[in-house]
Amino acid sequence: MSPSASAVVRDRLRIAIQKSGRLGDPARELLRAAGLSWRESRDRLFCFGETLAVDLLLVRDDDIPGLIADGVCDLGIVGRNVLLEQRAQVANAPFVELRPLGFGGCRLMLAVPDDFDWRDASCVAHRRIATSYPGLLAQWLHTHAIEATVVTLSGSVEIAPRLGQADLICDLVSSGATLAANHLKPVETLLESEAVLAGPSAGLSGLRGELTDLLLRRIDGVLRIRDSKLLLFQAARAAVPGLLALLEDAEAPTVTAVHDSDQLALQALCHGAMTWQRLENLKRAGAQGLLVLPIERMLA
Ligand code: PRT
Ligand code: ZN
Repeated sequence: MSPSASAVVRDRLRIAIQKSGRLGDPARELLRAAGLSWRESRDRLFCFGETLAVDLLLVRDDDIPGLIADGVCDLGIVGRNVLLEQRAQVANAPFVELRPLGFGGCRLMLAVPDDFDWRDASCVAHRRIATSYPGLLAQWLHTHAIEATVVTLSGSVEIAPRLGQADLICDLVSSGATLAANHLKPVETLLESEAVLAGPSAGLSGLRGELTDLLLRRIDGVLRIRDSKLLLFQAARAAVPGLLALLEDAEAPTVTAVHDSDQLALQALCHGAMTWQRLENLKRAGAQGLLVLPIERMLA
């Protein structure tokens, strides 16, 4: 760690994010949207926060829970799968999920060879299961009162059945393409995962606690408007009830009179996707002059 990093740690908040990999870029994007900016150091390990006293540490995702536990970092952005796996392995792990962040979605699943005659979870009994998630798998086996052999591998879990190392696997799945390419089929979900903001179970106090609260409020605002749009249109009074029924994802739509006209003007903050098809449905139901505006910021 650079000397400047250790010198500022007490009165500045430090967030660990993945240096590269799947979560690195979306994590930076989220923090930028929350108003942070940084100067990267030459070693690309430490980024000094410029707009707020919030610095970044760029690390491997597997190290993030431990860095929070050791107090080297205050917060971290990491997959729920990594966080819960490390919780499963360490009694009283001192880190918790503070917020789901809506990216990096995947599932921890059991997958069996295509020709495996799968009926239910009991099919796993006395089988060998290859995984990089031995803690979460052991928890699942325990919950289902199933005895099986856990074969812990650090990578390339999907080829274990073909190599004769295991009968089935327990691995992360997103599109399912890796399973299909390896003649495996997903059969059981152990965990729904996504990137999360993690922090110490005990919370943070003082300046770092205040910065955490500020950041959480901003992240909540960013997540809330991620797919949101402001919808504006006009309609005849008789069409309004039908139109409101089509806006089930809208937050308290506003209906106002239009000067010198029988028309009403509607304004609604919609949280669902505003597709062309949706706009065409609204038009058919009587909406006129539809405008869809992006939301720049929201502070609740
Ligand atoms: O170098 P570092 O240790 O930091 O990174 P890493 O290689 O350990 O992790 P990385 O970048 O691969 O993943 C980081 C996090 O992204 C994971 O911990 C998950 O929370 C999340 N994530 C989301 C995924 C996937 N989707 C995913 N599909 N992580 C891994 N995969 C792998 C999976 O293991 C399998 O090999 O992708 C393959 C399956 O993908 P599909 O699309 O073929 O189903
Ligand atoms: Zn990793």
